[in-house]
Amino acid sequence: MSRKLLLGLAVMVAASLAACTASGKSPAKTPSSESPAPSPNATALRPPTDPQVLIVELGKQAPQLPSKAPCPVKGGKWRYNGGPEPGEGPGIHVNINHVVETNLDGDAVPEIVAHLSCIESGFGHPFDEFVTAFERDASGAFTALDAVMLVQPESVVAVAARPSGGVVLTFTHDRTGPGYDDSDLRTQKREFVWEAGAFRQVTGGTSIPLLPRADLAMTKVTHTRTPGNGDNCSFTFTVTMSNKGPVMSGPVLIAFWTETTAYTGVNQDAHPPMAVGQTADIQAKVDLPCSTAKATVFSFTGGADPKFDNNSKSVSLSG
Ligand SMILES: [Ca+2]
Ligand SMILES: [Ca+2]
Repeated sequence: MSRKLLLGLAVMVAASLAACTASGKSPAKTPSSESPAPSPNATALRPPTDPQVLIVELGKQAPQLPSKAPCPVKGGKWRYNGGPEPGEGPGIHVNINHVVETNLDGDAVPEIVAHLSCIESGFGHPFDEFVTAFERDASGAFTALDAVMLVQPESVVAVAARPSGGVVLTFTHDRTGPGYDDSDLRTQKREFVWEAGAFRQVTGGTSIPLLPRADLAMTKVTHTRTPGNGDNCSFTFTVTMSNKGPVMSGPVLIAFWTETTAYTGVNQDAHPPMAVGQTADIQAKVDLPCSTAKATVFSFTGGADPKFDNNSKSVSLSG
């Protein structure tokens, strides 16, 4: 079963359920006391440049990235198509997600803080996100400062100037768990100053706390079959489910995957939410070709399930 298919089903299921839980992961940064702030007047020498203008200018110049940047193209030039979408053509592209002009070091010249990601052409999903800073000289030429803040496993969704110098980053967690929906999306603002050539966090949390979530566990599957019309048989599955999480689940859906039929049965009526510690036998019926040798039975509920490898079982249908 590919991850793409799993996620595709997760989106389908999430759309049909009312979800209310979330996931999050923790970077290993620790905020500490604030350093002396740069002069707030430094950024007021002239109006800040519009971020969209900066994105275009930065993309056109494609300055060399810091040696610490995670892109496989590190040390070389970017390839960039001038917009926030993934670059065109083969290879690795540096994508400019967010850019802001802010003063990092308290002198009279603002710097540029950019949230970038490396994207493999045709793949479309950023696989390395990072934040770095650039200087810009009087001619407008960008030069990367040798500092990189890695973002994973979280993601940055907004970058803003910190009024007293530095930058405010808005983080969100990586929404990749099966069963997530938009209600899982939460954010956290963190402020950073520039100190000794590096970003240093001064306010905000260090992680987006996990919300308690139900953990569906499939412990047993039995089935019966009756002949149907033509080559199809009607299968009735009895799926023993438990909720091993600390909160009640949402409605539970059962779906089936076979060698010839992907995710059948997913649109059947949801089964009632399961209380903490509850175990229940769920009946699920599906018509499959009588020759089907085996099926994988999946269970889903609203909100991300923090432990997904116990949500399914493979069963033999032969005999
Ligand atoms: Ca400056
Ligand atoms: Ca589970």
